[in-house]
Amino acid sequence: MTTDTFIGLGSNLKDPAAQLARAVSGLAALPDTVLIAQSAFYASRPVGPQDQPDFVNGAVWLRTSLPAHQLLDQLQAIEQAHGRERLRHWGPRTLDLDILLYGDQILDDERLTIPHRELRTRDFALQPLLDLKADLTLPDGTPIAELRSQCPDNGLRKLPPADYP
Ligand code: A4P
Ligand code: MG
Repeated sequence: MTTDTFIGLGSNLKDPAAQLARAVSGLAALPDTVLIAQSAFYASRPVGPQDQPDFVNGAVWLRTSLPAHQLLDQLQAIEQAHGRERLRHWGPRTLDLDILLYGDQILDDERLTIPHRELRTRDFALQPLLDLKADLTLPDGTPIAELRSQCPDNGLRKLPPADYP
């Protein structure tokens, strides 16, 4: 059985767009997983501490037979391979990979909250999801497009393709 899952990517250190492009290659190479599509990349102001560089964000659509927790293990391995350090909550990072949606599953345990707990309020996560699938919904049926139209503005700017490899 496969599940369609949507992964949010973010970086604000060490050439963020290149970090994201490399992460997409890593995600496409995951076992038992197929990359269906990747969104454009967007620049945005940091949410949380303001004394850090702007972020670059994007999302990918994967079809996987990995269970959610095994997928998280794989994402964390990719983060580590990018030299990820956890210095500060919501602080700067070379690569952050979040499971935004995993099929229509709702999960909340010590390792995983799905849908991602901040998804509803983050334009830099919602807009890439809309790029991938305009009629995407939360498990409760709420359209992602509706959340996008209501969420705060983080100065989202679509990067031209030349800005990422
Ligand atoms: N975890 C729980 N649910 C999930 C999930 N759905 N996907 C747990 C992935 N991980 C999930 O994450 C801490 C723990 O969350 C993991 O060990 C996992 O078990 P972390 O990335 O190590 O720690 P963190 O940075 O303290 O928190 P978190 O939640 O990743 O931060 P966020 O919410 O991702 O926020 N501004 C802009 N413009 N763009 C950004 O991308 N990102 C952040 C980080 C802040 N401001 C930003 C951006
Ligand atoms: Mg994270």
